[in-house]
Amino acid sequence: MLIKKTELIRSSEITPESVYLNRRQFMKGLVGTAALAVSGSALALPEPEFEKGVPVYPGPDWLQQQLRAGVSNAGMSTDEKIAPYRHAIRHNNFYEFGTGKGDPAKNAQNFVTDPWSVEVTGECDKPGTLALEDLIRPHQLEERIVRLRCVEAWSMVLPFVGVPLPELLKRFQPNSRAKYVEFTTLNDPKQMPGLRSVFSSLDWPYVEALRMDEAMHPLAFMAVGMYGNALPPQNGAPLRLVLPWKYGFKWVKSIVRIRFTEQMPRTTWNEAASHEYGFFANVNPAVSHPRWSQATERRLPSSLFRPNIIDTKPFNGYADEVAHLYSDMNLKKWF
Ligand SMILES: Nc1nc2c(c(=O)[nH]1)N[C@H]1C(S)=C(S)[C@@H](COP(=O)(O)O)O[C@H]1N2
Ligand SMILES: [Mo]
Repeated sequence: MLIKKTELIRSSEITPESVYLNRRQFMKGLVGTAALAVSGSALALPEPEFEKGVPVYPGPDWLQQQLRAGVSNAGMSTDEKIAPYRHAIRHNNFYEFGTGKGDPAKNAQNFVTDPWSVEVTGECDKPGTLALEDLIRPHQLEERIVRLRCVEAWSMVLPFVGVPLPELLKRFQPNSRAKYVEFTTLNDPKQMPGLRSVFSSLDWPYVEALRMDEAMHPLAFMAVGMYGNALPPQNGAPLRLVLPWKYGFKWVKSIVRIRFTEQMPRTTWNEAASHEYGFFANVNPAVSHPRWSQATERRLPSSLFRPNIIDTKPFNGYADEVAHLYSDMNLKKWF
């Protein structure tokens, strides 16, 4: 269902959060407010004071064109409050660019994400290496507003733009031996200071994987954008997984390789500490991390005085959709 067309918005004209909110109101059909006039000039609203200096990431021309052509909303979004854009781009986990929450925003700014190509390999009938544009362009862009629950017990509501993962994977015709699919992040020490650090505890490149039935679930999503624009480098440009029912560490960023396998692939966090990070990593308030409880989470933005602690839900609140995938599994063992 195509329910909106977006105007091409220049970074000089408007801040991303306001752009985004305008588009949301447009979607909700609140016709009559100034924010809804979608003509180019009306979009040039004054930049709110608190958003001064917040960068925008319009992305390559082909992506801007595709965003402009229209983004559909399949009704799979939460209506919870979206994190302010400035928080979403300044509180990140992307260890290739440093382990501090502010490191990726600082260190990923010159990360080259265009041109970009993705190799699709392994147990499939149509393997190949594609330019990102050719990977994405055949699909209708879609918006998904989802909860990201990090294993560190914080969470954020983020509005992604991208394509359903099942549709994308099907084009490569995984064969009957394909039981898992593995996703690998770029491994470029020249651009990624975290890979050069002697203190690095992870084994690079960053790899995570899904069982095929998980990857083919309608909630599995490949994002190329956020808040109506391209993905910022620190959020995993130019393409990253969005797996709302799984802990954030499964949401692989800056993907260069997709591989279908028969055996369960080894995955980065499981390899780093298998008793702390399981292969499945489904959000589960009943299974504590060995060093902290997963029963609650801090919904960002939060502060010392307004910690904003909420209960964590099984499968991050997506149990109705995904619990059946795991009905025959002991989730305490397969965490
Ligand atoms: N390549 C790569 N992907 C990654 C990570 C990482 O360190 N490297 N961190 C993961 C973790 S732990 C989380 S919580 C999310 C954070 O996504 P965000 O920075 O967009 O909020 O990205 C995930 N994807
Ligand atoms: Mo995380």
